Amino acid sequence: GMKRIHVRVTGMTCAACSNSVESALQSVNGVLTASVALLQNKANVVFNPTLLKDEDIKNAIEDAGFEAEILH
Ligand code: 9UX
Repeated sequence: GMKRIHVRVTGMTCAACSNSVESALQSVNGVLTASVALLQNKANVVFNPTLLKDEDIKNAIEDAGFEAEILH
């Protein structure tokens, strides 16, 4: 089955920031859905855990230029 995680994303200051994080996540092979809430500094990501680990989601956000922390 799919896995859903919530991620704290810091460093986003405008809607273009959150849109670029969302696009970066959506382009990762194995990500089913990704939505980023600018005002809550949160990303919700659903992915195929046979293709990706939590750490891969964190790394994709950091590669887009923001800090990321996986939440419980
Ligand atoms: Mo908005 Mo974010 O002008 O890196 S895109 S601050």
